Amino acid sequence: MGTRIVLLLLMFTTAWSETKAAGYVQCPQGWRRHQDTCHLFVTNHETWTEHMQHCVQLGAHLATINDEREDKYLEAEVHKRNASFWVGGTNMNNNKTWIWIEDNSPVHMGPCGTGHSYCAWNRGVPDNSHDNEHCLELNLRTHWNDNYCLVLQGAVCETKPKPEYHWITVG
Ligand SMILES: [Ca+2]
Ligand SMILES: [Ca+2]
Repeated sequence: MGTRIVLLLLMFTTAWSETKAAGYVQCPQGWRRHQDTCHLFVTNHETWTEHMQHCVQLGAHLATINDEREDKYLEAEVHKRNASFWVGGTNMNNNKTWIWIEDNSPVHMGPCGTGHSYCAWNRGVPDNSHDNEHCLELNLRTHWNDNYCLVLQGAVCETKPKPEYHWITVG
């Protein structure tokens, strides 16, 4: 009788702990949590492609800007750092269709603020200046801008928070 009650109590405690733990997620060390996403501002000055590869090596990807909240957050972070940063949009493959490198989904080309997908292209861009701008940067002054992919600057990597489990020993 006494043993059975203790066992039930242990089972209840375990179930409760696991339910609670399931809601806990965390970003890798040094990354910043924003809503359901982790971002890393990489300050090494490299080309868009180099950053793209380094994000993948970290189990991440160059940032996809999914909505206005993420965009405003990243814009504020860019201003804090007083520099422009590469993010994950490009049309370097065929020089036409802009995609997010995370999943090859299309970048909304505007008019921004319409349709299901988000965008915040600055007025008049992408302008493909000198027929040579195929990568998306968060420009310190003009925000979304297509720029020359070999420009050396920082970048924003992105990944999902990972569940954090607290194992408890029973018995
Ligand atoms: Ca995102
Ligand atoms: Ca441009």
